[in-house]
Amino acid sequence: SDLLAAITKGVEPYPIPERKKYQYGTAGFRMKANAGLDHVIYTVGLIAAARSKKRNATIGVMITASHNPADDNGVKLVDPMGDMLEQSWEGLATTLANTPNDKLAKAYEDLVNETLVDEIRQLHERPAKVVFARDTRASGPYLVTALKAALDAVNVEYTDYGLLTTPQLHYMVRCINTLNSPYAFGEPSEKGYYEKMAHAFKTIMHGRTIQGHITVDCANGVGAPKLKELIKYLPSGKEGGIDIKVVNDDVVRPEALNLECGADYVKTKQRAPPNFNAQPGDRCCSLDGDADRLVYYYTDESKTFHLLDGDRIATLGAVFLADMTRVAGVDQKLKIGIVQTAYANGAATEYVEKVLKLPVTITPTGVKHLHHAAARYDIGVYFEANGHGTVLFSDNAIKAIKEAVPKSPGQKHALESLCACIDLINQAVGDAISDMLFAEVVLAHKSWTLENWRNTYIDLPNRLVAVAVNDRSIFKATDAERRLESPKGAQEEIDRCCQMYVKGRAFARASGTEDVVRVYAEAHSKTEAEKLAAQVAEVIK
Ligand code: NG1
Ligand code: ZN
Repeated sequence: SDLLAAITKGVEPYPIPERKKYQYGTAGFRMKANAGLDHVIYTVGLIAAARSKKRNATIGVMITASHNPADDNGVKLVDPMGDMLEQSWEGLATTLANTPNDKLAKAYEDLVNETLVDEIRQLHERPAKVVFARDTRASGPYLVTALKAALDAVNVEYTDYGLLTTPQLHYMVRCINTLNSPYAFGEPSEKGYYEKMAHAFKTIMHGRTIQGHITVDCANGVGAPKLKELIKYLPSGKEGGIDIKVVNDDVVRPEALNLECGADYVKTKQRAPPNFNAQPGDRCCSLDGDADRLVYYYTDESKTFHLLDGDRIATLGAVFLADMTRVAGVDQKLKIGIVQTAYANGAATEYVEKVLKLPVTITPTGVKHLHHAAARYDIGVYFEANGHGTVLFSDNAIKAIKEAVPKSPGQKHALESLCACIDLINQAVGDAISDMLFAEVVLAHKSWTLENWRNTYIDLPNRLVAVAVNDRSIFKATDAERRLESPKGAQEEIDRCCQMYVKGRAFARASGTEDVVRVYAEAHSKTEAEKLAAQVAEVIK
């Protein structure tokens, strides 16, 4: 048919390089931009079209490689509610990406026939709609050409949003699909995104004061121009305002992206970007290359660096939300919980359970797992230690908060603040810019410095190492990746190592994004955490 011929013709410039194997992983497809990603993106265009028809909704495509080096790129799909692509479709995307050009049209037809069994007749008439955006990488515009070629081949209507942060694209998708519904998320435009956030920020601030300024390292990525745009919408005075200093905002030299800066650099190197000249005690934070990760940090008088990572942001948010629901008088109706992965520091988990007295759920690595677990609470706070996370409010929570009748001015303000939190915190996906504003208002409410925040509990010393092994597929983990069930005997050995240390905890799991096995260890002293990590690494080598 014409359609199939158009697919075959459209993909001609994008052959699959020989002996390449692609996989839709936890972060979509990711690779060197010149390693056949154009072919992969063309197939993603087809998947997006099929998915849009299947769900009868707008689907999003984001072209980014997040915190990875500047010459990498990648692509991920966004489902109708602004969440990540449903897991069962990851396999379909993988199959299509690995299909050579001469078989692609047929593969697309098969895919449509298989996934849309009952709907098939209406399907061909059903319009599909796709929206997409990209980060600042140099390869972005070319990859967009490949995506458009696929969408044109299958006659899909599309909107190109140009440059956006990953969370902004998720926001657009959710807005478009909820337009004129009782679950309307906002106006599907950049302006709509900034206005929603700024309005919520002003409401929660309620005349409080944010101490000093906040320095934001934007990883020389798309977060820089977007944050500068948001600043225009935010109040700036001493009372109720915020003073944001944007640094590492060079999006003109593409090679500067994520280079010695950004959230991943700060988290893994445990130090501030070298070009920083912040003063002791200054509040600093870093975003990653597509602005969905956030970490805070400061240097004290003795020049010691202190990191406040995703675990800390989660506990900060949970403390605030637990307090607010209590003041608002809705705490009895709402179950608040925190979701972490095994990489969360043991001290953070203990603090949540013993001091905050809130439940903790541990899930496997990968934001989609945390997101789903958080959705089971009324207020679910989830963060990976690396700084990716958000807070989810259930329909029950939103109803309880919006319908509660305040009995005092204090209750009224608490209820208004909770309502504003629902808008300030990006409910679709972890959003570094929104998380940063949230952390800033919480610190202002508590009159906390970063040191006060850090003193809520003291992290256990820990060590993360990547171990190269022959075949990482033999490492099968269970119990939220905290235990190995294969190879046989390995877990028993790890257990024996842990028992030798005070507060010793360690686990090994195959990475989902790199060809390594990661070993995490913590113990009551730094030397011991390092020794334990080295011992466990020996076990799995
Ligand atoms: P892997 O490579 O599976 O450990 C890493 C991060 C995850 C998550 C994913 C997706 C660690 C230890 N792991 O996963 O938290 O962010 O990448 O980007 O940081
Ligand atoms: Zn990212």
